[in-house]
Amino acid sequence: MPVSTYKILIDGKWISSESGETYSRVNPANYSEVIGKFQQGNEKDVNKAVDAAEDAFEKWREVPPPKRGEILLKVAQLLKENKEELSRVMTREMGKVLAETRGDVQEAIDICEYMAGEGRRLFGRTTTSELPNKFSMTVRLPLGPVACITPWNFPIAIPAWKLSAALISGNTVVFKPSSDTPLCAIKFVEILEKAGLPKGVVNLVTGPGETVGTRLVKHKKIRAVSFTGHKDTGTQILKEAGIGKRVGLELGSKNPIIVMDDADLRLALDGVLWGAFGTCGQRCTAASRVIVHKKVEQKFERMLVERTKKLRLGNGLNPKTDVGPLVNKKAQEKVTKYIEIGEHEGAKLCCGGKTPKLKGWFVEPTVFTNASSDMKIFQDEIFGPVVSLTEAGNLDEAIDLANAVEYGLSSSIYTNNIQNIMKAVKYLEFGLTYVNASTIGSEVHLPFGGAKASGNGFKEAGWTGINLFTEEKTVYIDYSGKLQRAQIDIE
Ligand code: UN1
Repeated sequence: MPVSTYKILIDGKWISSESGETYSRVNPANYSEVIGKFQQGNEKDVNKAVDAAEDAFEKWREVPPPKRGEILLKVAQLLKENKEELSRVMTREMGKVLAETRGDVQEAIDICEYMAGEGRRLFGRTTTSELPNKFSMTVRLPLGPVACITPWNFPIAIPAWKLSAALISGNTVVFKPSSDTPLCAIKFVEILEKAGLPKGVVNLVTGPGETVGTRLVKHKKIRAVSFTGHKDTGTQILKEAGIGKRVGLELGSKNPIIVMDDADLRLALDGVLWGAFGTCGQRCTAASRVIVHKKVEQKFERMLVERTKKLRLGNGLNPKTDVGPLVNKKAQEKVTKYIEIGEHEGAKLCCGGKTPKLKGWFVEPTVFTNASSDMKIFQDEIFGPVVSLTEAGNLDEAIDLANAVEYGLSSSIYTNNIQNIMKAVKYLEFGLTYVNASTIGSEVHLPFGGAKASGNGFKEAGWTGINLFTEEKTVYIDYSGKLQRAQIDIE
């Protein structure tokens, strides 16, 4: 099959990069299959894209929010019509199994519908004044051109979270997707165009983070950056963005599932398998630590190893596949290295750990036991199909272990005891806590985001999703007709 060359979108035109260069992306389940050639964007492309976004902002900010919402509803409609095709493109491009890529597109549909409704809310507040004949309120205003820098593990859902919130609020966007999933980004942007988004409101620049991402983050006209990805990149973005620019970060994590002695172990087992090996462990919300009550540890370990060994690795387009490949060679090397580290640190490798001789970047689902909190496999985000078990004597110890990492995105507890549940809700230092459910599975109408090193306080989705992208301006209207001084003329 001939390989297509794709372009970038600036001011409503699909064009080549100023660099004159392209790069190829291959299918991670079969690296002899080339997905396409993509533009190797550079600083000049970013400058043009930001200028286009700045120009388009003048008109877009004047469009009434419910009208902006109508376009998002149309986007949702088009995503529905193209769901199957988009899911297949996604599986070929980044590897996760078809059931999950369908879920990814569904999440994009859901958030577009939700944010369309936000067009009729965008709530500010009214309140009282300490002075007579004075009215006080807040109103939400857009910021201007914003940057959305997105990862490859949810290559349509996460761009949809960010772009729908930015757009409904009246901002214009420069979108820089992960270099591993440019085609999903292009397909999504084509849908935005088809839905009637005016030119320049969303501009897409593919290319490396070091050039495209850095230029965007440093650009003076960019008013906010929304980034999902690695903690080190997030830290660098915070430094580079400097003052005068909002930065919203969704970073990594090391998410625990606590399994108590009274838990329904079969339910917990399903949750651990789904949390640890769904998306081949490549989620910020993946379960990579299981903290098990000592009374049930041995039994649970046996159950987990038995089921893990049965998981089938393969191409995600094959309906028999349970676990797809890792996203690229670097990821495969990183995961393999962590498996070696785990063995070296003295954890017990119970199953998996090998890289099968296939033409894709696979690693077998891997289970370690006897992981202690000082080990790297307990502390570091591996982003692969590796889970480790740690024993705890009681709930307090389990919660301390769960919290003994720098991250804090998602957590889970399996128990039927209400005291255990409420304690976990109160003391687990994570942005999300699931009870009798795995660490993954957030819904778009609730806030999503992490505590500690998993983020910097801005939450995506839900009613919080617009906070990064709106200025909540405080307005005082004095209709007394005289000078009234707050804190002074209060008698
Ligand atoms: C991510 O892993 O980057 O709850 C996002 C979930 C998904 C979102 C995950 N809805 O796992």
